[in-house]
Amino acid sequence: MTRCALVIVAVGLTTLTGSALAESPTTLTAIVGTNDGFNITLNDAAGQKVSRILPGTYTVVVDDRSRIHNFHLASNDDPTVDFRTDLDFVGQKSFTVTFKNDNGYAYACEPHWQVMSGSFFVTDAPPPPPPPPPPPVRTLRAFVSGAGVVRLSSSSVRSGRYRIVVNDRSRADNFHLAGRGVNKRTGMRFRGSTTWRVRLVRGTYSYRNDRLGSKKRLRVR
Ligand SMILES: [Cu+2]
Repeated sequence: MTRCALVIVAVGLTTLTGSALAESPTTLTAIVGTNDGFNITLNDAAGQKVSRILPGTYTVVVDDRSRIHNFHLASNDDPTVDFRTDLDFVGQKSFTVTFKNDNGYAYACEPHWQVMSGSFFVTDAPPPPPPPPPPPVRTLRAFVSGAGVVRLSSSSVRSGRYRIVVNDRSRADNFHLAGRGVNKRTGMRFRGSTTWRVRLVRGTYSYRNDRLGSKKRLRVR
């Protein structure tokens, strides 16, 4: 009987500790009026500006550093949250509040709300995924020697977007790249450097000096 009671007490303690931990409010820190300046911040425990947080109970620790500024936090969506420090109060004050899902909240210094304010949104929705990175633009280099020999920096590449930097050293020859969606050439008389932007798709492209005619292959995989 005694042993049985002990076990029940132990289980009860464990449950209490567990739930107390789970419900301990997250702390947010507000700072207003450092050096009597027109500044106001509300940051999370990691020091990041609060812009989107999970619903739940939070303790907002307000560090009001100025007699000419105050901190007021309220919501048009949720009338249950509305707290402030007095204008002439200087020091720290903590407020424990529950932010509700899908509600917006705003904070401001009341006399100077036009220049000292901020807001955040409370939601349990997962954050939107970051936009996919743009596909990379790779570079290929093309050369035409003074004698008209053409070269390309690669003979086999992946499909995708390319910047082709052509360095044509000959006044009598050109560089000509042809294949699906691409038919580009430098002028025979042209000498110098030029850049083409092309999209290469799977298949075989050819390049040549049109005066000499012999083709070389660029494989796109
Ligand atoms: Cu102010």
